[in-house]
Amino acid sequence: MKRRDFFGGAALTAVAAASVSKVALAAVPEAPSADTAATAAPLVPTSGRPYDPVVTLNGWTLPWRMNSGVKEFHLVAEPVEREFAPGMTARLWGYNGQSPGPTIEVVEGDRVRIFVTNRLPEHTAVHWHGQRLPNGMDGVGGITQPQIPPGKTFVYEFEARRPGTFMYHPHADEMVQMAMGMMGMWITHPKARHPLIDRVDRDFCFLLAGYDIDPGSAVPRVNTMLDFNLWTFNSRVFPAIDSLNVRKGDKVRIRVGNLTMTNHPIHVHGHEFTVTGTDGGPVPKGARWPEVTVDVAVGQMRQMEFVADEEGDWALHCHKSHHTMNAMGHGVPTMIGVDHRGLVKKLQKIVPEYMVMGERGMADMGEMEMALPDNTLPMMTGRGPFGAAEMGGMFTLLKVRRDQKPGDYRDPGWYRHPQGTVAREWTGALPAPARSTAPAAKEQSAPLDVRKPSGHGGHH
Ligand SMILES: [Cu+2]
Repeated sequence: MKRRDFFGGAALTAVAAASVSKVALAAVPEAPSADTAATAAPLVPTSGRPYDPVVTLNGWTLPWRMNSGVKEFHLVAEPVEREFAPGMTARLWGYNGQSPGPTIEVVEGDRVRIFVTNRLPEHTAVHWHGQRLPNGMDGVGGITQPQIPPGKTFVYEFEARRPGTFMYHPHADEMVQMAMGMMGMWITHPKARHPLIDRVDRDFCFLLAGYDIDPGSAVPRVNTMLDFNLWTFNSRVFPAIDSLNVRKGDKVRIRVGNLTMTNHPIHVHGHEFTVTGTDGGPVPKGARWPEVTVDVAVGQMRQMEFVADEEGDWALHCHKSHHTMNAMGHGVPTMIGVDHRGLVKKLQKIVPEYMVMGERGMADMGEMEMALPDNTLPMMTGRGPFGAAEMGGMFTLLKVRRDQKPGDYRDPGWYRHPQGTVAREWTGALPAPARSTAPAAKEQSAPLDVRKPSGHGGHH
């Protein structure tokens, strides 16, 4: 597929110009394709109703064309290669060159026509999660429409009736197709000022996706139900998930959807937020409360909003600790406190590069340079200005800077902490440890009078 530079807006203008000819109007719109996992700049609308575009973390928005007042998109379901992080590329199924597929952005009241071409080896169908639409446009293969056979193009058409945060995914061979990465975000912007939808300075979105990819391989095991080993924001893992870069004082919205097989408590450091919307629509103001973690259950979308008024590099991550590490973190025996010393010399005679792991906890593994199979990421990785970050998976940073320019989404680098504001080693005197002199609880209480049930023939 041809690489098209649609990020600058120039290609988009060309699409609009091409649509003037009658031949082009009759034809299916072209399907732009992305060949990187880079975060694209927001796609400022050049046709249709105006709106404030979102930024898809390590993703992009699908350009469209207007055709007699209808917004036309073209999705191509196809095998893709997705770089999870430098050093590890997965062979997935996705849309338009990437997994997740591109974000679709429309405006409340838009008439939307979506062409879906199937280049997979099996049939598919696309469900528009959360939309109000005619039943026959709901995309449940076999129930509301025939499956889209390989090589065929189907067309969906409906009005985007409610503003909010939605997603799309197959409703055909779902277990396989979602495990292979088929999913995308859908944002419907309000058509005018909305009492429950505030304008924000930065609006980010991403999907939670889980994969089970054996170390050394590239294709997910599609039958896994629980034991996934790669937890991703938009099919990227730390340290390769882009940071969310904002200007101090910005009002920020983060929209998250979950298409994994478990829930993810998404936690933001340094700020409290409110959940302003779900895939059910905007949350009434009286029903909002402050949080620093929101659980995003399977099949749910959550919109968090806050004012980024604290400068720094703030962690933003799933709070399940197994979800902030990469493959190989599971099923390893706990070796804390086990003295390997005698054993290591013997083992090194047979395996000269044998190393002790986990004797003092597993933090050593964040520092170690272990030989790994090809196409495999370290379990705990990434470096910050103070050393190893010992993370992986669903972890990134919210970078708040006073001097970040409006509209500039570039990574400002590491935060420069003001003098005296970083936790540091205490080098003064330490008091001798004081032991409690209170009697132990056991000595205080009366001995327990244990009565065993009688009459059942047990030996007492
Ligand atoms: Cu999680």
